[in-house]
Amino acid sequence: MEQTFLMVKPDGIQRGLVGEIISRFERRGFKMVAGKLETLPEARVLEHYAEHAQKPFFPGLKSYIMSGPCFLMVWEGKNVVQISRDMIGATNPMESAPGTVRGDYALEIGMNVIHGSDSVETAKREISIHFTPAECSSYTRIDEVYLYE
Ligand code: DAT
Ligand code: MG
Repeated sequence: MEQTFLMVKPDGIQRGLVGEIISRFERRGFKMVAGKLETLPEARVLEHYAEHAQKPFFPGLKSYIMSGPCFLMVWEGKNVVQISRDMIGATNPMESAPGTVRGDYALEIGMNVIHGSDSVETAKREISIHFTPAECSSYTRIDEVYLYE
């Protein structure tokens, strides 16, 4: 089954949004298979955001993402990568649709509450940066019989 990497960023932790965000993905039918609260070490920030390392906003992004703990998760389910991106909303919260996480809880691109992998390949890469296989659980959710036909 497809997996994605989601991370509530430090603003989401400080604003008490972790439970609300987890609920959205749980209720949609996705399954959390790993989760941990952690302040990211610099090496992992550089690896995670390698594609942005040369961009002008990167120093600000790095200090923001390391400013406090994040909540890191692996989620599993049918088409979870794309559906999570849709549930998260556009990168700039000014353009995020109402009903999305960013469209409901954020105002600025530099504090947009949550990260989600942008493709299946990216998800694999990001999961392996932040989690060991032993940290990911394999289990059946009891309601899967009413989620998948
Ligand atoms: P996303 O998080 O939607 O995948 P991204 O991968 O393009 O967006 O960028 C990663 C993060 O970097 C994004 O969540 C917020 C920040 N960011 C992106 N573009 C930015 C910009 N022009 N100015 C400031 N921060 C930016
Ligand atoms: Mg991205």
